[in-house]
Amino acid sequence: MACAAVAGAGSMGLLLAAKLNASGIACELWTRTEEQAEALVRDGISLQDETGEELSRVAVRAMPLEEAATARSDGPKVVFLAVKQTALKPPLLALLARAVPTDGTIVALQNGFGHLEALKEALPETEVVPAVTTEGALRKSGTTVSHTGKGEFRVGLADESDRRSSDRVEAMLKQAGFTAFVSNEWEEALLRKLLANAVINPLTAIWGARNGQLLESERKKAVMKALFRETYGILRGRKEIGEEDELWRSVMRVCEKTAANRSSMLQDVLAGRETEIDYINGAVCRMAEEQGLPSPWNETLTALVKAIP
Ligand code: KPL
Repeated sequence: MACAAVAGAGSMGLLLAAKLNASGIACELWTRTEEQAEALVRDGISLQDETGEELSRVAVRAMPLEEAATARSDGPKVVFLAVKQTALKPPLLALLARAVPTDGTIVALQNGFGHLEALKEALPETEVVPAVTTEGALRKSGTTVSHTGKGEFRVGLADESDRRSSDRVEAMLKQAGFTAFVSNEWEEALLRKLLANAVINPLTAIWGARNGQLLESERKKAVMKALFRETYGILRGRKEIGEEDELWRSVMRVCEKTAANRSSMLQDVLAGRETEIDYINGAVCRMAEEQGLPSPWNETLTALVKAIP
């Protein structure tokens, strides 16, 4: 009987399912399509290092989310939610509500802001543990994932007075070989990640540039810096997230370390998919409004990304 599940078989979902199963934690993988589930059951997950060398091939119990949602009284108690914010809409939320037992815990791994509210509304009974990760993963096919960069998981608390579920999630992630810790500062970590995403994602999407190309021209860097400064001011008004100079250096380090990658937003644009702009720069605009601050850069970039054909 699986004690955990991963919902979403993109890069982070495949990485989590491979490493959890390889460490002996029985973990189901819930996919969007029947075809991907069949391929995963047949071939397992090929887990590769950053050079593309196969580290292991891991057998996995995979099924479409629809199947996981068909009345099971004994569903997995910990569900890592590794779908994009754009997927967190009524059809998927309704399936999740059926697939996750009411005494289960959802570990929400989304980028940006808005997902926790959407989950609370759709699954009011279910405990949601927020988590932020800086692990790097690249999905190469429906059954192959490359672990492109070692990061960490910060696991938040569903309830300030009760660490049990968060401790359990931390223990699972550690057993799977990740660096993970329960942290009261998960919101700061989420805001710092939002800052990097709000600067890198829309600009790479509009310019069709890989992450490293943002640093290759002084003009691009000047635009990046202006967007960074506006966003930093808005996020900082919400919470103390660190020194401006240090965070600017860290955004540039992300571009350097992921220089050859296409940001998730650029990948969405190239594939003709809906982007997460509303939950990233759109969320920054909403935070600015709450504080009575202007957000011309974030508003313009949100509109520009939405207007990409
Ligand atoms: O998280 C990312 C994304 O692409 O969404 C960054 C940090 C920009 C790395 O590509």
